Amino acid sequence: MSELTPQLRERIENTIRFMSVDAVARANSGHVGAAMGLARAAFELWDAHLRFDPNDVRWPLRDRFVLSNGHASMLQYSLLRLYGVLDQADIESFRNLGSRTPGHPEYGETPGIEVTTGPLGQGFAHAVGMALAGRLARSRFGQLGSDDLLGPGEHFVYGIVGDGDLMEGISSEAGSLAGHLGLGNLIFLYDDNLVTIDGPTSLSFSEDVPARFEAQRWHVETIDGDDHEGLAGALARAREEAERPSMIVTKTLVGKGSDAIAGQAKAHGWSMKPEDVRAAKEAVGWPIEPELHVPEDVAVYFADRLAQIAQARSEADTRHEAWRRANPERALAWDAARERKLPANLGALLSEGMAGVDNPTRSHSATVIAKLAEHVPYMVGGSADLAGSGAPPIVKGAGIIGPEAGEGIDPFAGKNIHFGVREHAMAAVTNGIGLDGTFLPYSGTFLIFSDYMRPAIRLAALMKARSIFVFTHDSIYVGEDGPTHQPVEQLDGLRAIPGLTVFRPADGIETAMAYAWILEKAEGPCAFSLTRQKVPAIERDGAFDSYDVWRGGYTVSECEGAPRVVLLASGSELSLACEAASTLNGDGVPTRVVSVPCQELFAEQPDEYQFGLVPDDDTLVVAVEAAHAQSFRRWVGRRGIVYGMESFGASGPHAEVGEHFGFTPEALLARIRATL
Ligand SMILES: Cc1ncc(C[n+]2csc(CCOP(=O)(O)OP(=O)(O)O)c2C)c(N)n1
Repeated sequence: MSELTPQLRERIENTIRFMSVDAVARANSGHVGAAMGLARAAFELWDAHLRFDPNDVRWPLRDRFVLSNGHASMLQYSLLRLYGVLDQADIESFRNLGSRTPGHPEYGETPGIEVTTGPLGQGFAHAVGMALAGRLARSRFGQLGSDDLLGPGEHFVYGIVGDGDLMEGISSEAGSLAGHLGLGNLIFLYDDNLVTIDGPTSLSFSEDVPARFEAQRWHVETIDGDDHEGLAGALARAREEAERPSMIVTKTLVGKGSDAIAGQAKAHGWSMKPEDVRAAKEAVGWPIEPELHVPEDVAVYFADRLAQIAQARSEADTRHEAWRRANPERALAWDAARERKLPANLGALLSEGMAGVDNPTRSHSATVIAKLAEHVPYMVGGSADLAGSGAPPIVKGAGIIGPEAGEGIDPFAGKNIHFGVREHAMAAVTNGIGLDGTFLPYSGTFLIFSDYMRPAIRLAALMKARSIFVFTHDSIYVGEDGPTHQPVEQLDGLRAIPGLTVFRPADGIETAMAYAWILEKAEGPCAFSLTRQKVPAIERDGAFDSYDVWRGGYTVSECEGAPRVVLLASGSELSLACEAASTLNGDGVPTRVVSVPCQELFAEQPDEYQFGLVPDDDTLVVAVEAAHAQSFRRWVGRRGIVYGMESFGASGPHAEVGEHFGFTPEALLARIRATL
């Protein structure tokens, strides 16, 4: 077994530094500064503290590691290379098309990457979600107070944040929530290197970061990033802190190891000249060639470590098996959650009692969520202070997560998360909960505030995270609150995110079947657009099968003979379309109504199906949606009509606002007749 002498430690750190330098030089792009400055702290963390298994990177009981300053991706890739998760070819192809080492860490692209980072602040907030999931898992399934048994949720979530992360607003929201919830399993290192891209942090960042985190109820320590023993002590104390997250302020030197860039903003990007690289390597006796060099003694050290880790893993497995034997029911429930087991008849179960009920679709959603709480026990979620508006609601009897759970009640035993008015962090935390792998998360607010969540929703789509975003108050029909609260462009904005499936159901059946699809079929995030106002239950042709909703578009009412007009509508405008169609049919203008609760699913249907519903001839196609709605163009064509919103809304009683913007059968009919 090779001994980790100070000399060997330094050689390992230099391996990380020069692997980062060489990889960035080869790619002619990337960031070296933070990777060089953090080499010592990151190696100490991975070597002596992080519980993980390079041969099984998805091991559910592993500690998580999140590099929130994702621009320092080469730091993580170098470590993954040394532990044998990545190979030399991966590092050689850093930032190349199709490689497993993209510019910023991407979940699903690189083994060992827990979350996509790069947009600053996101990794930190996602890590808060992972830590919350860990606490929820420990509370529900774990085994406390026994060293012989290893159950779920006994791991830690470690991470690194930089100045940029902490400047971003989302880190304040997420840090505040983590402190409030008392996530003692969350431990971050703050790479306090006094530099961002434009120059010293003094240009724009002068707050007292330790005081900020202390005020947010974190345990805070400050250490020298060169002092690995100091870091080890701080990490040990952080793990002891059961009820507060920890921030270890780590003083580092950006670009450490190269006099040409050390301590300077130009340690960002790629500014080292070949002679700078040569000088840096020569200064520590590093071979100039080959690039991406891993010295023999370093390789031997990691081979030894892998053997030790395999031994530790097998001991952990023994303790985990003992937990399974001692807790067979919990083990089954935990497995069922991780396998996303569902009742066989979910569609029927959720649709039961939903037909013929006039209600706002947010209320239909609330009914479904209450059913899901019973039948899909691994769902957890909440809203950004709008639970009372059903956005989404509190599940009654399921307990509140956090210090307000109640006297003597485990704060993590509940299912309802009060995210507070922190939409951006809410979306990231939602993703983080799901990424942990045990719970299926949902969260929501008014549709207008999805704008506050968009960067994290986009990441959910990029990662194919199965987050469910429940947005209500989805149009000008919000009424009196006025244009600041009336979404117009948000719905199409969400539809424009690749991989996000957006449902705008028209009534109870569509709402229930949308949830059923999301649970049974979704492979990525989904969003709901739900009404505040009551909408009538839709009367459909006899041929209707509730699974038609899963086609994203289906005929609600057929006309006699070939249609002269086809009306497409979603959500609250479907009943309006039905009314207009009935007048047109009465006037001898054959009109078909097609409900489109989900454009993404409709667009995936075979051409014959789509053309069968929406002919590509001189039939007049009209899409009706109280929103921007131009996403319907692909079915409407240039000669058809997108009957949507072309301005902001207005404040007033919702029926009057609807009328003002032409969402009445009369106004719609006038427009159609004029066009015909
Ligand atoms: C949301 C967001 N804004 C801007 C950027 C571009 N960017 C990448 S790194 C960086 C500076 C980060 O500074 P710091 O966190 O101190 O990193 P370090 O200097 O330690 O490498 C910026 C602005 C980004 N990645 N994400």
